[in-house]
Amino acid sequence: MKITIVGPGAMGCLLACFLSKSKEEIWLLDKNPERAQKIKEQGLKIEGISGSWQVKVNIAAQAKEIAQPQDLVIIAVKSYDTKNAVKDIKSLLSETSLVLSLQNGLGNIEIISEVVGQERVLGGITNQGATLLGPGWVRHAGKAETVIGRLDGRLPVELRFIRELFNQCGLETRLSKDIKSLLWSKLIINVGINALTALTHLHNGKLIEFAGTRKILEEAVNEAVRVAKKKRIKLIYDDPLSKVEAVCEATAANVSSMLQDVLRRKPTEIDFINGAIVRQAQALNLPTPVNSVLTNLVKTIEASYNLRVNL
Ligand code: KPL
Repeated sequence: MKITIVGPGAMGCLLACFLSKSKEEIWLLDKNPERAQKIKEQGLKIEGISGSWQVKVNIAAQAKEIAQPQDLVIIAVKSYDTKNAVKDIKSLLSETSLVLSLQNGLGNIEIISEVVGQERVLGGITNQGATLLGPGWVRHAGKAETVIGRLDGRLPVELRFIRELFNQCGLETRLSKDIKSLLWSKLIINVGINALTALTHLHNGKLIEFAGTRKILEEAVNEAVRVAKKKRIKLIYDDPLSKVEAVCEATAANVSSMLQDVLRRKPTEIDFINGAIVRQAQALNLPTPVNSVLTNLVKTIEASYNLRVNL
């Protein structure tokens, strides 16, 4: 199987490290040529809860360097880069290639489907905690399952093959027939954790240790759950709030992806997470004051990195 992972961020590098344990041909696509060259020379480095190892990886800065059609392309870029990433990989797709989104937030599957057609798209979630420490250097900070599925709910042989491959490489993975429910269930977790960690600069685990953040987390999650209910989306957890708290504990030492973005003064995925809840709620006439405040605060931070006050 030929697999290309698009995006050398924390998740892209983590996936490339694990999938490189297989005998399949794995490529990493990094649109930044200098960084791609560095990763080519140094390889990928992983440390943390699954041990430390280094691995050489095939890496390209442009799809044309990979040349051959890929069986699977995994999109691991930030949600705001999805559109460009999918346009870039068009030359890597044959009629049978599949494109798997392993990203946070709502809307990625729809963006990918517009470009490659819905029948080729796989959606997925992963609660793995990963922190990028440098180019191609990742800390594995929390182990959790990955779940993937198709939009039409079918579980064909290719999907089962991908599940086996991920599991053999040490990425605990299962399949789901209801990808929408899955994406919303992951969204609820990101709604509770990402913006709050980005605003407070706390590790995930600390959010539930302080009464203030615990309360805001609870309200943000409850608002999102009400939107999901009104849309008749069945969440995979009976008690979503307890699940978010459990993820805070399971990934206690993790720096959430949104906090990593803020610390690097980069754009965040706020519009695809809390912002998506606010937009969906507006269409349903539901109030989401807490998600609205979280969205506006994170957007203000994003827009004002060069105005930060230092004493
Ligand atoms: O998905 C995550 C993220 O940081 O984006 C969680 C699960 C919250 C782990 O940090």
